[in-house]
Parts: sequence; structure tokens; C-alpha cells
Amino acid sequence: MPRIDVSELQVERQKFKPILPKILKNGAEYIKVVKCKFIEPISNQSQYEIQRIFKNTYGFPEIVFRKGINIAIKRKTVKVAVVFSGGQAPGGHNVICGLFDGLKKVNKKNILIGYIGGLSGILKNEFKVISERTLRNYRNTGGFDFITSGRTKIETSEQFNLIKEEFLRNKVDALVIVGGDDSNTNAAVIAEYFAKEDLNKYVVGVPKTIDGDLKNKYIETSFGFDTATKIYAELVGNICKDVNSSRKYWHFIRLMGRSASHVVLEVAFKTHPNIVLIGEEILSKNMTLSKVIKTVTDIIVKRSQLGKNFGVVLIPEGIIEFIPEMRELLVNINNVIGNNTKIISEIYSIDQKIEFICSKISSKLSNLMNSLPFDIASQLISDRDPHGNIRLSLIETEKFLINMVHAKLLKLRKKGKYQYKFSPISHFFGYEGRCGIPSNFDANYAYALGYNAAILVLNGLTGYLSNIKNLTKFPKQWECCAVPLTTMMAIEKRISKNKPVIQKSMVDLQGKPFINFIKERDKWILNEDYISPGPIQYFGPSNITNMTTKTLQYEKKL
Ligand code: FBP
Repeated sequence: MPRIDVSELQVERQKFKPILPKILKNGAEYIKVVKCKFIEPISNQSQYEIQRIFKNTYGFPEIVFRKGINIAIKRKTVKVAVVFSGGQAPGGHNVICGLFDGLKKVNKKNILIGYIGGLSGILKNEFKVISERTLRNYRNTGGFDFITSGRTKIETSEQFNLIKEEFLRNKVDALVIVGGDDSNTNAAVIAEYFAKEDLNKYVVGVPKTIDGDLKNKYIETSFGFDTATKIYAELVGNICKDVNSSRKYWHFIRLMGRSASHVVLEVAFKTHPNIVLIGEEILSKNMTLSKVIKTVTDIIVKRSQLGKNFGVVLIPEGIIEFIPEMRELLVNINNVIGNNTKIISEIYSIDQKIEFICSKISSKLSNLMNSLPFDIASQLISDRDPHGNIRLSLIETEKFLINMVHAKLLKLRKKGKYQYKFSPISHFFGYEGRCGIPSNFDANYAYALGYNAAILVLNGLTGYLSNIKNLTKFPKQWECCAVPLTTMMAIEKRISKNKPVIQKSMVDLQGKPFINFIKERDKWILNEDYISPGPIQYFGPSNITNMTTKTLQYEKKL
């Protein structure tokens, strides 16, 4: 056997042919679009307001595809634009490939262009025309580097006007936005604007995010979650093997995934670490910071009594938002930032910014703020992203927790209740997982989502999210459909203002994945029940190579 090096593996991987769901196989001219009945919004909250804001796109029916003849579609020529929006997720290039192949299959004259750098590319008229030649090297690859991404929020009338002018000038018929909750909020508001202006231009979203929080009763999962959690699980599994070999360190590992703890839960299923913190559970049990620290310290002490001064702790990226006093502090900081944007932007020193914010919040909260290490306090007040989200990836909670646990252990030592050496190591696994070569699942799923989006825009549908169901079955059996974007929206406070946004899904403490987790986790605390799942398998037995997440398998009762 000749040796295969990394670049050769990538070349091999580009030859992988994604498997399409059966209904998509023959292309748009053999698909009949069926409008089903109106579907219930996922949240009852503020629906009157959503209906008022989205007058032209609210109340759309769900769409399903059936076999049929749709010859008219062959005669039309369309120009479609695609953008990546938000954080990278493995499979993004395959969405473009699916979209491209779906459009070209029905009519070679159809055109696909990609705006550069996300939606800001539309505002700046920066795009590339996509051809088979330019796309070839990106098939089944990770990253968003083909057209790059951005996080622009579309909300001003100037931005809407620029998009309209660009689409009229460039004769673009439809826009496909590949994004998470905030990016699909953009898709919803642009679809509404086009409909209100009667422009005859369509907008469709594609569910992307490694965070796993863009799911609900209609959407099973986003693409990217499968691959990213497989990459993190490989890294965490390697560390589990290492601690079990050297038996001298405690590893505190924070995993990307924004507010929700889906990534941590999935990686925990795959690796069985000793301590797993789940933000949603911390919130529901109203666990204060000192309670969280006590929980972790108690386990460290118990393991040390067994002669085990080592272990692995998994921490969700957004844990800070779930600890009640920190949550209250963040809400108040957001309000101060939102109400004093100009003043704060003119203060250059971080110390003075902290001082200003502390002067505007209660003394209880300012005491808390002043008790935090300077790094953490400054990370809490750093700029929000354009959608008003705190940049959780920049807050080094793993280091903060280590310091707090260390201090607690020192106190116990003074009382003679802990006599061992505590050697902690911190890690943050985030950006390492977002651009990996997509797993077979994500390569197939992202391609199918893109192809599905092509069918939607070719049929003149707008304000929809491309959706594929039955994902734990073999790809040929996947079901193709579309869900209206407004069905997933509610009003949320961002910084200090109410905004319509697509709802994120948090870990459901009554859901099957979490229930299975609590059945298992006690075994992991004092034992070394570690699993090291190894790298993503691209070739081999299909029960290994095509298997998707445990989370989805539990949700589907497998
Ligand atoms: P999306 O919600 O856009 O998919 O972002 C995913 C994510 O990777 C989060 O997990 C992380 O908190 C954030 O992006 C980091 O953002 P940035 O790329 O701006 O540093």
C-alpha cells in the first residue's frame, strides 16, 4: 500500500460523492412542491409582534417535496447569490456545491454567484461567479475560505436600499444565506423587505452552526455540529488517555458552542470525562458560583482520597451566562453598554470603562465585578458582536474556574482536609473544530441542504429555511422540506433593545439526551471510564463512518 500523506487524503476526500436523498436525485424538474398547512410557531411568546413586523411573510405553510413533473422550471434562467454568515462550520463548501449542482442540473444557464465576506459583500458589490472549475477543489473541504464569511446585521434602511440596488443592478433573483440563528434572522428580514417592496426576489436560509442550537421541533440539527463534536471528542479523548497514563494533572477544558451546552453534552457522550458542567442545569438549580466551585472541588477531593490526583473537566463556552449572579451582572452590563454607547466608546482605558460601568450598577453587582480577576472583568465588558451577543469565546472561564478551585483547595489544606498537589492545565478547544474536513454525515447533509435550497429558489419560494428530516436514516431516505423562518422567531432583548430573532435551542433538561447523560455521569466521576474515539473516519464500515451524533440518536429514540 502506498503511504497516504495529509494532502493526498484531502485530494481523495474531494472525490467523495455525497449521497442525495432519493427525491432530489433527478433534479428540480421531477419535483412537485406541495404547500402543507400552516405550522405552529415554536414559541408562543410575542407572536402578535412578530406577525406585525413580518406582515408579508408570516403564516406561510410548511413545504414538502413529492415526485412530479415541473417542466416550466427548465425554461427559466435564474441568477442566485449565496453568502456564508457567522462562524465557520464544516460542510459549508458542500452547501455551495449542492446549490450549484441543483441549479445547473435543471438548466446549465442558471448562474450562481458568491458574495465575499458575508452580507457585507452585497453592500460593497464584492462577489465571484462560481463555476465548476473554481468549485472543484473545495468539494468536501472544511472552512469558508471559498467566499469567506462575516457577521453583519441588516437593520438600517440604508442597508436594505443597498441590497435592493445591488440585486436590481446585478439582476440577482434569489439569495441563499448559510447561517445560524442570527444570520437566518437576517434572511427573514431581507425576505420580508423584498416581499414588502414587491421585488419578486427570494431569500432562503440554510441551517449552519457547530453550536447545535439551531434546532427545534421542525429542524433536527444544523450542519457542522457532527464534525466539530467529532474533532473535539478526538482531542478530549486524547487528553483522557494522557491523564490516565501520567496520572498527575487535572485538565479543565472549555469547549466552544456559545450559550447552549449541546457541544459539551455530545463530547461527554463520546469521551466520558470525570466532571461535566452543563450551563442549563446550573441555571435550573440556581447554582451560585461558589456552589459550582464546591461541586468541582468535592469531586477533586473524593478522587484524591482514592489516590487519583488527576481528571478531566468539561466546561461549556457560555457557562458564565448561566451562573445566576454572573447572569444578573451581564444583563446589567448590557443595559449600561446599550444606554451609554457613545460615552463608553470614548473611554479608552479599560480600568476607567470598568469604573464607569460599576458606577451605573447596584453596589452588590459592582462589588462582584470588582472581585473578578481583571482579565475576566475586561472580557465581560468587551465589544458585543453586531447582533448584540457577548463574545463568549474570549472569556477564559476555564482559567477563572481553576483559580477559584485552587483557592478553595488551599483553604481545605489549611484545615487539613486536602493534602495533595493540585496540578491543573487549562484548554480552550474552539477554532480547532470549526473548519475540519466534514464528516461523511456533514458532507452528505450540507450537500443535500444546498441542493434542497436550489429547488426552493427555483420554485420562487421565499422566507424559508431549507430543511432535511429523518437524519438518523440512510441519506437516500432523508425527507426534504422547508420551514417558514418566521415560525421560529420571537422577540428577544439584545444589549438593551428588543429585537425579532430566530430562537436558539438550549439543552432540554427533560429531553432524552440529558436524561441519558444523568443516568451515565455518576459512573464517570470516580472511575476512569474514558473513551478515546480517535479521528473522524471517512472510509470503512458504514456503521462507523456514517454514524451521526449521540444527541440526535437519543432524540430519535435509537
Ligand atoms: P455561529 O452562531 O455564527 O454559528 O457561531 C459559532 C461560533 O463558533 C460560536 O461557537 C462562537 O462563540 C463564535 O462563533 C465565535 O465567534 P467569532 O468567529 O466571531 O470569534
